[in-house]
Amino acid sequence: MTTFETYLDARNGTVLDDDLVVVLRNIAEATRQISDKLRTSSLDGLTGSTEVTNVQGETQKPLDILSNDIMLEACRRSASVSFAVSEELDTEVAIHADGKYAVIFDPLDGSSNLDVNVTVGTIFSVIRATTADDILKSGRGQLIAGYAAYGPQTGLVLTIGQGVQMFTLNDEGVYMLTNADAKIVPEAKEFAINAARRSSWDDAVAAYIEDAIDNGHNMRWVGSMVADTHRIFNRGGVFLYPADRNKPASGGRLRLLYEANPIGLLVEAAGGAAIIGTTTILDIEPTSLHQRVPVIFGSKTEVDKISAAYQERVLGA
Ligand code: P6P
Repeated sequence: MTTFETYLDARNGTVLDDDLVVVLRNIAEATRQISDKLRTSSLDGLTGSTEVTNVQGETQKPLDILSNDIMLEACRRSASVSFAVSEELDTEVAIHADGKYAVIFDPLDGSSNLDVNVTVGTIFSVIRATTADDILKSGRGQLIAGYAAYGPQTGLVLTIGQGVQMFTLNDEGVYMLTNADAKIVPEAKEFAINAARRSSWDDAVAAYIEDAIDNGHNMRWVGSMVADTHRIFNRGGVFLYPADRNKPASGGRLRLLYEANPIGLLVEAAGGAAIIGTTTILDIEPTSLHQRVPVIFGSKTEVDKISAAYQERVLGA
């Protein structure tokens, strides 16, 4: 089987350059370290919460801080990284003055699930950036996007612009290529949404969910986007975290730069679709580092139905 290392080496000089190979090697090593820390967190006193509240207004968990530190160290070990942007940090962090790539990441998404042993993940994106002004760019310009899913297995799902590849961590700590060309099936009868928030859905989402239930679709909601995303990559489906119709200014729950954009690039690279109402996620021009957006992505047939529902209601088509 192909290893992550041989996969990178085979693409160095074409899709990747030496610098990006180093960045990816260091990100992969960071996810291995995070995976190790998660596995024994209850034994190492790394559970519970700290007294610290992050820029999101969320109480940080010890593993949030540790995962963030591990990802920052991966950036520092990569000479070509100019800036790091993290869900856990208020502003971008200058890494190397002569760097040319920014690494944007959510070091541990879904960490509210840690103490109940549910799959969580690290989400990352790599863009060209020599100045801080280069960071707020639409997701279409991402060079690389990926996530690590820390579950019964540790998986790494990646796009470098040639489809989507899936790797699985073996007992020796080596990522092995287990899917060289992952595709999201266009048809699926499974949706992921937090149904407790039904009163906040806009009409298009409410109509889609009602129709899906009437047509026998099943529901799965982990409360950890990486876990729900990984299921969609493996058996299709659609994930929805719509904006709160009662608080439109909030923009939604999920963050554009380090959640919606990398997942959106991966989903489109696997033949799926990722939208915000009538527009695609990847075409949104960011206005701030921690901007929140509504998120709808997954099997193209299902996402197209939701897009059509918005077209009817928003544009009166
Ligand atoms: P809710 C985790 O905090 C997260 O950002 C995503 O990983 C997850 O899909 C969502 O929030 C869960 O939100 O409202 O169900 O708690």
